Amino acid sequence: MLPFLVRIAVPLVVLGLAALPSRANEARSVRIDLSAEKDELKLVPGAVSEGASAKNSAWRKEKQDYWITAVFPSAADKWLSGSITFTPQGSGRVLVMLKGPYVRVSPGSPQLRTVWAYFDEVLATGATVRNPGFEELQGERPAVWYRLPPPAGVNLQPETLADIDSTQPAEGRFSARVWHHSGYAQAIEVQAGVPVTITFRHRLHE
Ligand SMILES: [Ca+2]
Repeated sequence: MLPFLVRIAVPLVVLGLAALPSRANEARSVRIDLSAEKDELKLVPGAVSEGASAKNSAWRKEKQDYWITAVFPSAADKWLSGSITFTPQGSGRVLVMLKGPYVRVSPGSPQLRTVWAYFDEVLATGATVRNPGFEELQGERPAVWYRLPPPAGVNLQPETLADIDSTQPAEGRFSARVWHHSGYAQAIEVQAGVPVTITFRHRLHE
């Protein structure tokens, strides 16, 4: 009898304590993905700011060592500071992707809710982030940064695309407005074994 109960109870505990709270937290978070899949550089996650998590991305399967997903607890209409350190195991380029939280429209729905996340002052030590405060424009777009394409099969209206925003920047005139399906990215140059720390300001708006 007891082994049977244990077999039932353990998965429930795992589900209850691990999966559900992390999902709940992720709804109030901003996200940074780091990818060196193109240059096949292994990325080792290091320290993150308080409350954040960073790990190699199991969903990338055999490429997971080249990719880090980091989630940072955020707050609506209040700028917070975040940071992540990682160490590349080779020299080359790492794509820094600024994204919003993964929030379904309703439980079980394949559609995601447009939860805007704002980034500003994206700086690095051990590497260089260009146009870190989104102040330099090319036309109406931030220089250097480019929009990540939405996932296959997702069509976005113009008003739901990542963009610069001038309503409440952390510094200067602009910040970047992104969400899970429309982020901004740029590639940074890294050196083998040299830790890179990215610091940034972030907030949410719903
Ligand atoms: Ca700025």
